[in-house]
Amino acid sequence: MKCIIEKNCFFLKSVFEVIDYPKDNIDEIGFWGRSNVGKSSLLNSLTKTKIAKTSKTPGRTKSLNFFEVPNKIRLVDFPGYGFARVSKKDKKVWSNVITNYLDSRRNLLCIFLLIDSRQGLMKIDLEAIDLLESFGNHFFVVFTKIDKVKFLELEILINNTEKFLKNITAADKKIFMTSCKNGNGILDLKKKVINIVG
Ligand SMILES: Nc1nc2c(ncn2[C@@H]2O[C@H](COP(=O)(O)OP(=O)(O)OP(=O)(O)O)[C@@H](O)[C@H]2O)c(=O)[nH]1
Ligand SMILES: [Mg+2]
Repeated sequence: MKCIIEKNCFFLKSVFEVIDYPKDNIDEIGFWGRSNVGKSSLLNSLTKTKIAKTSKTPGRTKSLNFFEVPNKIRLVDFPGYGFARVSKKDKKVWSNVITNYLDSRRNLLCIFLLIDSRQGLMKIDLEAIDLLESFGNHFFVVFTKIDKVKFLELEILINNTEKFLKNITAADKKIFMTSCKNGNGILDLKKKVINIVG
C-alpha cells in the first residue's frame, strides 16, 4: 500500500499562541489525550519517522505541534492533559490554544483521542470528551499500549467503551486498538488516516 503520510511528513512548527496557527487551510487531524498516553509515539509510528519527541516524563509536549505532509495533511500533536491540574476537585480548565483550536479551526477534520488501555476512560478523559462534544468535533477513540493488557481485558474495555460512546454524538463508532511497541493496529489506523485525507 502506498502511504502518503510515511516518510514525507516533516515538523512544521510549535504553536503556543492562537495567532501563530499555520495560515493556509490544509486539512488537519489532531492527536489528543492524557500526558504520557503515547501521542507522540503514535505519530512517529504512523509516519515511520522520529519527528515527534517522546518522553518518559509526562507533560513533555506543551504546545500544539504541527507536522505536515506537503499540500496533503497536517497531523497535530496536542499538549497532554491530566498532568498539571489545579486541584483534584476542580474541573479542568483547558488552555486557550486548545479550546480556540477545537472551537474554530475550520480545517480540522477530526480528532484521534488517545486512551491508555491500562486505565480506560478516566474522569479527565470524560471532561475532554465533553469539550469535543460541546464543540461538535468528530473524534475517534484510539486505545494505546495494548501490548500491556491481556486480551480478555481488552474485550471488556472495548465493550464498555462502545456502550459509553453510544450516547456521544461527536464520537465515531469505530474504536482503534494500537501498540507502538509491537505495531499492532497501526496499519488499521493508518488506513483510516488515508481514508480521511481522501
Ligand atoms: N509499552 C508501550 N509503551 C508505549 C507505547 N506508546 C508509547 N509508549 C511509551 O509511553 C511513554 C510516553 O510516550 P509519548 O509518546 O511521549 O507520550 P505523549 O502522549 O506524547 O506524552 P506527552 O507529550 O507528555 O503528553 C514513552 O516512554 C513511550 O515509549 C506503546 O504502544 N506500548
Ligand atoms: Mg508528546
